[in-house]
Amino acid sequence: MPDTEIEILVLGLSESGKSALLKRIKEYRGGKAEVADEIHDSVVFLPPTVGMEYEMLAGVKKGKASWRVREVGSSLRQVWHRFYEHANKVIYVLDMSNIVSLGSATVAFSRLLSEEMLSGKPILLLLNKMDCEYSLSKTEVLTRMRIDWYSSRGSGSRLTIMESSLLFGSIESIVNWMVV
Ligand SMILES: Nc1nc2c(ncn2[C@@H]2O[C@H](COP(=O)(O)OP(=O)(O)O)[C@@H](O)[C@H]2O)c(=O)[nH]1
Ligand SMILES: [Mg+2]
Repeated sequence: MPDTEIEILVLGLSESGKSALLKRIKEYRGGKAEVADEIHDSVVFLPPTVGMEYEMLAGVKKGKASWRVREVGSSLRQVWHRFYEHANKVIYVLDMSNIVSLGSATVAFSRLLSEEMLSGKPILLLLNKMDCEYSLSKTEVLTRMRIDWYSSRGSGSRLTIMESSLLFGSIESIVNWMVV
């Protein structure tokens, strides 16, 4: 089997759970994949002009293939596009418990779907914090986001939607999506 490295970009508004996902991936053992020590825990700092924001990396390895998972902070939203070209897949994390930010989260997500450099690339919409008492249901979130509308515009086949609790739930289905 040839060596392959798949780059997965983790995007989403601030506090949605991106770092929680990377932390869970770093701790992940079992299932179909195991954590790759060599790309485990590397943190790359961006130039100081963008303040304290950084990208975080986590890795998963299976045989000779590896998956590099990169979180880019939401305050860098203006430069997300720089990471699009090299990304093979995107995970967009959305906080189901934050009704106030749902509108802006939807706008950012719809921009991703129509992004030329991401065209045809698989996107996982992760509806996170399903454990929170005041979270909307999946159906409510998708209705408010008008996801059927996006799907009907041709992105349905590359769009996967999952609910998650990155604090309490299993991430097995997320890892399986990553390594398919
Ligand atoms: N209840 C709950 N809290 C979560 C979940 N995922 C993340 N959080 C919390 O939400 C906050 C923001 O998470 P973080 O991963 O730092 O968000 P980021 O800004 O997108 O990287 C932290 O306090 C996390 O512990 C979840 O699934 N459920
Ligand atoms: Mg973070």
